[in-house]
Amino acid sequence: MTPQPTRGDKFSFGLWTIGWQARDMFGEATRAVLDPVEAVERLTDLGAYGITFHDDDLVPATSTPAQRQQIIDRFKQALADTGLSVPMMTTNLFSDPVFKDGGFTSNDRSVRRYALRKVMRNMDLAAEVGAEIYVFWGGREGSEVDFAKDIHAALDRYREGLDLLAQYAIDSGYRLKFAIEPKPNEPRGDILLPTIGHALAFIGSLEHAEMVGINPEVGHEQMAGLNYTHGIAQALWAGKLFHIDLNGQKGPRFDQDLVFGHGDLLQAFSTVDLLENGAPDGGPAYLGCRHFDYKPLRTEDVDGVWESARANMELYLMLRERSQAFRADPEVQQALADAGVTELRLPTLDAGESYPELLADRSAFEDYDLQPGRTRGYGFARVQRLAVQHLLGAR
Ligand SMILES: [Mn+2]
Repeated sequence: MTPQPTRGDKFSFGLWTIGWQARDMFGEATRAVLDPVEAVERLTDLGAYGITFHDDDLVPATSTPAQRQQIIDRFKQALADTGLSVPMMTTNLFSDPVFKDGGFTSNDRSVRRYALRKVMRNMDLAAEVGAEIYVFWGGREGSEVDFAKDIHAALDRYREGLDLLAQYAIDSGYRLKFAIEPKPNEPRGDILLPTIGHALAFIGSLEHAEMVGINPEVGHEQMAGLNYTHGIAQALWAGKLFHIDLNGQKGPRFDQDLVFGHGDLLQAFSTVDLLENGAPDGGPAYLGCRHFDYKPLRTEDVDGVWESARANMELYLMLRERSQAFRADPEVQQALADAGVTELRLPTLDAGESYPELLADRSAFEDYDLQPGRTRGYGFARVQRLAVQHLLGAR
């Protein structure tokens, strides 16, 4: 019996994920348009907590103001009928050809002004439906030609845009926090703010840095060859993990957006363990939505779409169970202690000690016996073996 998702698990899905028609670089759509109201109803039936969307996912860009209102009203009625939430919203600043050189950082100033207006209009809707997180994925903010993009100026414009939007949220009384989503490339040859680290450094320069965090996606970090669990651990350490995009990716290649865990399963295990057990007290380190940003396989019909939606939540819950068993296992606890995992929490200096005392401590240097440290084994191999045993349910 596999675990069943409930609202309390706080799983959310992008409307663009389950609603993806599977149009790709080489082929036409393989699935019909998914009615957003049907998406709300099916996600409710599956035990999800929320649905998220870009402005254009819900309201086709060609809609008149009257059509737009009608679509929004119908969608809000479905939310009211089901109790499904909209925890996060975001803007499409990438599909329209006008954004071919970016939104906030286009070389064309008029495009930048249009992009800001498009975001503000959608922030109004986000506040109206009660979203608390507003995501910024700048997929078109970047270049293919180094000489054609002044990165210094582009980052100035990026900051100018986010500062203005933060001020708009504050002045409007919106309870929105911003979350920047890094990605190294695709669709642009090189994208600005390509990794978690770049985004965190950029946020420090913003006028309202306290209301801006990040929304890291598993596949995006792995496309850059980086360790996702380490990345979100640093974001948590910085108090900046505002939202999360879970999916799967098989190493550095095109953005696959596989089901969560259907890429690097062992790293998915450490990710769930961190989210669920990574706080200093051993409790959950992250309390926001477990959001899936994936693409149902192009080979699938609509039944396969819902099968894959279920697979995301089920895998997360199975890994959560496995991580709880891992943490509760006395042999694991002993192995972690033997490996020095808990010792790392001890400050390197004693209370009240500073460099004069360290300099005076002959046992730390002059009389320090290097041999034990040189020859000891850390026991990490045992930790990894136990982790895999738990992952595969062998313990
Ligand atoms: Mn992706």
